Amino acid sequence: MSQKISSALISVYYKDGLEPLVRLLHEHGVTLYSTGGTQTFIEQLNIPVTAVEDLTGYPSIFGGRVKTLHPAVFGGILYRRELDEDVAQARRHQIPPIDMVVVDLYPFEETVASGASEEDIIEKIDIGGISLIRAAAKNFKDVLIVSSRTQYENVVDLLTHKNGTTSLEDRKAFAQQAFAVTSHYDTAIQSYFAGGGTPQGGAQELGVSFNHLPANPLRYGENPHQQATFYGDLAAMFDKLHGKELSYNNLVDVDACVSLIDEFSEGLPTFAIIKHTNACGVATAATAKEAYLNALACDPVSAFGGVIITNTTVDRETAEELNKLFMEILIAPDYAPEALDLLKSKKNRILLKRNPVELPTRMFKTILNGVLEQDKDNQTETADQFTTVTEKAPTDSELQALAFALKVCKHTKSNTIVLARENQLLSSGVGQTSRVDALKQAIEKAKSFGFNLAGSVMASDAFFPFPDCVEIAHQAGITAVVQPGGSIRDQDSIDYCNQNGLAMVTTGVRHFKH
Ligand code: 93A
Repeated sequence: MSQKISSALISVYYKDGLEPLVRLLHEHGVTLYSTGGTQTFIEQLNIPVTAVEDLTGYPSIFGGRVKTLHPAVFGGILYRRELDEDVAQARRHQIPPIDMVVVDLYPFEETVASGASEEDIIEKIDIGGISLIRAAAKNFKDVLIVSSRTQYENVVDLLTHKNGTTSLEDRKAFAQQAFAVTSHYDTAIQSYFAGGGTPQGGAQELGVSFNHLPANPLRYGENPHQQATFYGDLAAMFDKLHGKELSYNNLVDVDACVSLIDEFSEGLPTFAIIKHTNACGVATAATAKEAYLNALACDPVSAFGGVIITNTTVDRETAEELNKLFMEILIAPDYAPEALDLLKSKKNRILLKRNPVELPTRMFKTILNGVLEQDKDNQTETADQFTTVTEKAPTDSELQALAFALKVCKHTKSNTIVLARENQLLSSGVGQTSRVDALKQAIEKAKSFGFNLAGSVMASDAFFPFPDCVEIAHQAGITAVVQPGGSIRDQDSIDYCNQNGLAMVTTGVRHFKH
């Protein structure tokens, strides 16, 4: 049910970013209650605010340890508006309703990371704030909970868009985030008491803080004995339309899917199927159904339990085909209503609708006693940027296949060789210690799924130091090759191609992925 907010309790540690929300609430005639420092901040904006002490009739005591912990506050949040008895009790005890709670907790993890004394750290265990969050989230039927300063902008957008009201669905979504915040907060405290710093101790030892990002505690990490958290705004990136919580490995695969499909953001419908971050099927076609079936044909064995992404709306015909496969996750920019109904029929399948969100351009990896940081590999060479180095130039169809193969190659673990034809991945050799092994694996795999490689093309993530790869490729029927070039022995491979009628193009850009 859509509900207007009449009153809000605001108690936040960091005040930055709060002003637009306070102003908006004031414009909508919302009565504001607040605690000491937050009250001073709001008063400085010339906006009327009632001290929480005036609500409780009690001062803040014990150095602020007890300031909001009072029945007038918690009653106003927790009483059930639809129960006559609760409403009557609230009236009897003169408890006004609190329809919205905004909290930014004491920065516990930050205090631990700063190397503060135990006394200071203990003082930063928020008791009142976390209780306010839990109470408001529990009563999401009537109350909107904003549980972190990272949510101010979202809530301003929501209230502006909906003229100061929220739906039950909105409030429940914020409640879910609230419990993610409280569970993360308590896990950090538990971890400190266990002597382990905080769960992000490693990052904080390195001076990295994720406090500005919403924390999503995960059930476990890559394996069940590993503790894990995802820092980021998943709700902004995806609408989860169906299925269970995303796991650590799911998130890693979803990331791989998104990076790959963004190579195909323009043009015809494309489907990609990912297993353990590598593509085991990619195809582009005139219709979504055809693209999916061609992607699946690449390796229907690996596709079982895979993560699938498309750049197009999933229609009913495609959903009927997808429904036959056991998959972990499907990601699409949209779904036709009948397609969604059908796909929801399997309980554990996760269905995500991807929203257009700008992604970071840098990436990090912890290694040794530090962190590696680099640009993402956001560069892809198109056919018009290829340099033909052989006597024979690729045909238009080969050129298209080479450009397609290179896109997939970029997103496959090194060393890799990708075999493709126009608009369809045929196979790949993945993560091998030698390029020759990668090629042999790719050839064998393609044949095992019934592909004839005559006239197909090959892409290599790095250059060929020896002519062995082009020799093996030629014997398998491959007719065109794309590779970065730059080996001192480039000419050996080029000579072999010239003698045997293969076309080769170079890009000048290596695409290792480790
Ligand atoms: O010490 S507390 O756990 N006791 C409380 O009753 C209480 N109520 C809110 N800390 C409490 N808070 C926290 O105070 C909030 O979570 C927020 O971080 C902070 C805001 O205080 P102020 O408005 O005085 O700056």
